[in-house]
Amino acid sequence: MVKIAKENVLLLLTGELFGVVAGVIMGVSLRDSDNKWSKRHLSYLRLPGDLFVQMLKMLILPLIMSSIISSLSSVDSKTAGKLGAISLLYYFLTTMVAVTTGIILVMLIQPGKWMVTNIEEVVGEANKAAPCISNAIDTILDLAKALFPENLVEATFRSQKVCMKFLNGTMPVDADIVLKMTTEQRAFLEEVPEKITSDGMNILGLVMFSVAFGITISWIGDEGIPLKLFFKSLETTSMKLISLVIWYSPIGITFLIAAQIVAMKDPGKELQRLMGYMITVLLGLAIHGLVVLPLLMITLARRNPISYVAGMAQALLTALATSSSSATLPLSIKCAEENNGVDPRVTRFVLPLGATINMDGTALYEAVAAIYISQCVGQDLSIGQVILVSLTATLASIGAAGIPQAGIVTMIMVLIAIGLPSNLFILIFPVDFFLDRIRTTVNVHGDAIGAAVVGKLCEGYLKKTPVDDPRQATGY
Ligand code: DAS
Repeated sequence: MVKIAKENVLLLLTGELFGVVAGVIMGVSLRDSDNKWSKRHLSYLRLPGDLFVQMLKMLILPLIMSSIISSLSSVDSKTAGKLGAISLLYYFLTTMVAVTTGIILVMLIQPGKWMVTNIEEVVGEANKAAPCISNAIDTILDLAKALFPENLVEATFRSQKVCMKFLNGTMPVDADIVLKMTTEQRAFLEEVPEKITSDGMNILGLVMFSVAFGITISWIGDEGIPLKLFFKSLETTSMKLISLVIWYSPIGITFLIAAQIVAMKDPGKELQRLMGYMITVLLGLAIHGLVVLPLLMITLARRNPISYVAGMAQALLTALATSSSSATLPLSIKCAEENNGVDPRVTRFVLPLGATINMDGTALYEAVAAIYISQCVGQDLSIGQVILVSLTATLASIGAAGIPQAGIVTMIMVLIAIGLPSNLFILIFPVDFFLDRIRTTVNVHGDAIGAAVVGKLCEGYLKKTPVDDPRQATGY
């Protein structure tokens, strides 16, 4: 088992922890009671943090391609198949466990019923939309199309159209609901389409291409050595760039957290209504992140979860600060390899795939949120609808891009599936920015544990496959 060098963890934690603590202090001191900050001034405050996120996003394309292709081209197709099968099985099972945990909690706690719900102050006459199973099928088709984008580079930085379908009229966005939204909520609803397009990031297509390309290189044998060499050095260069970006992370995280605190609107009365909902989501995320995943670590990966999480701390704190699994991915790979000693042939396949399709936190949150909303508007769910929630929440979490608040957008698919008007998601909007951070951290945590579990389960195969360094073959 890899011992994490104490100074390593201290260095990592100091930087990131400093960023979070300094960000909170700066945010609280800058935040004035009546929140006079204009959007423009806020954008100035956010700028150092946005630069940090952009630097990480900039590394996504070269890092994902080079790491997956190097990883899969360096193992035989049998090992690649084993890696893929175990990864997908792990992702599906942990996501279903997360969703089930969320559903049990929200059905037991009933936050939409026992909390004072001043729903009539938010929702007028809410007409029920017809259950749109067909749209769930459209979603699956859209996801399939997202796997094979016509333009790789463009698709990487444009989110799946899946989210867009719900928001630009092709879905029954029930305009006739009298939603007494605040101006900020209406602005959110209006800005989501370009938000998802502008900073959307769909690496699903890029991952699928890289998987196919990497496996094919291993098939063509010596012909593929120049490509192996190229992607190996691209990967090494990308990882080196990450270590440079890390030196900037404390500053970036400070300003990200500070700007969020300054921008935070006082949910006021909404907080009272949403307290039960928040407790349910946070309890579910805690059970999954602090009980289920560590248990998998102990039983399947046979490793101490505490030391492993300490080694991932830098990535987890970055997820908390950025609310983006994709932006955190470069750090997740670096922490899993350098601090926790996971085989790079595993991390560079499992983590990019996980950041794209394995979002345990998001799946749990979407199931809880949809059932909470049905409780608020007095709609009891049949067993069939609860099962539909578990399936569509799993699908929606796969379809969610690894960017801030992507989960609240794809949750609309779950609402539609159980016959609720799609824009009722506004009921949980006031606290979503906070829950987004926590569920993103759980998403990254689930991926990191997955890398250790898959690495352990594939250990035998990987031992038989010596690390294939293309430089040896070419005498570099
Ligand atoms: N913020 C998303 C992520 O990066 C999760 C979500 O929106 O649910 O994982």
